[in-house]
Amino acid sequence: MKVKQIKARKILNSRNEPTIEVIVNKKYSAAAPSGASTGSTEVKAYAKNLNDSIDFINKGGLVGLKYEEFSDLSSLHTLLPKIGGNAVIALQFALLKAMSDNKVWKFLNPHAIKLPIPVGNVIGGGLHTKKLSTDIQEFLLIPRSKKFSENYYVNNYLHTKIGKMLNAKKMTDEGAWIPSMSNEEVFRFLFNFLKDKRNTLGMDVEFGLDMAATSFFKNNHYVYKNFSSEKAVCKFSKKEQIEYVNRLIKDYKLSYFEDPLHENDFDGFSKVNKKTLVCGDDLITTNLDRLKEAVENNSINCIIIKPNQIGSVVKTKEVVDYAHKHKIKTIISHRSGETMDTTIADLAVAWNIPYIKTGIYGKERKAKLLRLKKIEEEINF
Ligand code: 2PG
Ligand code: MG
Repeated sequence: MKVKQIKARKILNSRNEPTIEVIVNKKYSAAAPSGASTGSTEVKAYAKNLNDSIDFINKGGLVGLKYEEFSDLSSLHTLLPKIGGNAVIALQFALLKAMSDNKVWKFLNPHAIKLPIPVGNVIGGGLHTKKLSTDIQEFLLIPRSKKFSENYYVNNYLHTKIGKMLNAKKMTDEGAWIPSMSNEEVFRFLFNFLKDKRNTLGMDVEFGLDMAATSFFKNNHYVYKNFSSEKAVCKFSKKEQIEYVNRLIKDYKLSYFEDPLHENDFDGFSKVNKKTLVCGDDLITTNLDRLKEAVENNSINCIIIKPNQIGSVVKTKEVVDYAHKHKIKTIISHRSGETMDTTIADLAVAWNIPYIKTGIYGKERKAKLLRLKKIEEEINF
């Protein structure tokens, strides 16, 4: 594929913040998302600023170049210090779409047959809302049907049903309900609600969470503001936090626990009960060196994959491969500020990634889920 024309421009993401879109050969466009609870070891989204990165791409340095294979995209790594991670990702995604004529998953892996399980954010708080909500950023539904379309359907159904039951009116950045409840009340509610299969269309639906614990780690303590109905404020040392996390896993049979501790606490993560998926997001930031450290310390058995955290789709693939080789489960993820781009859905299928976190509600989240529904149809055709 030869680049004949390339154009970068500013668009707005789901939070109405400006982000970058890149269009290759007039037809193939891609955009980058942005986080709110970003890990401190993520690459910079833009080297100087968004406009500067856009100007750099529009100067046309890439016109005339040929991109034939996935590995050709690694030549763009030299641009990272000049334009930043979000710009490189939008560029690489657009080139990938152009190379594959928008059939990214098939281009990367024509033999792919497995669809990821959609992990859906249903109740939330933390840094994803300015309103008073739970300290915990995301309560996540994990449906267990073998069929993607059934999982998609049940997550939607439960999102609506739970919203009505809680009488919730407002949502977080990612379309999760903001309840008038404490953390403990939400745990109890979801545990009891999902236990009864009459509530879940007869399906097995488990739940887990993204605690995003760095967001409430202050002066060496985990400071909760909405802990339980009896005790709103609660302060835990590292040891107490680990005990609390392990108690939650046991009491509520959590099958997934993201960022239970501070983003540099590899040792603390290693003490969390690995009967559940103990997942590193801010801990690893899709960085191979940090993943290696986590594997050595037995810190995690699951990793969040966000291409713009490391600013390269090729390096992202290396992280996925290393994780799978070391029996670490992968979960590819949206960001809280999203666009209509669906490349992560294709990457999930092509790279055999077992889970995808996309949210449930909102057109940017739906776009990725509907892309997966379409891929499911293509695979089964
Ligand atoms: C997370 C994400 C997405 P953000 O913490 O996992 O849910 O949030 O994009 O704000 O980092
Ligand atoms: Mg997270």
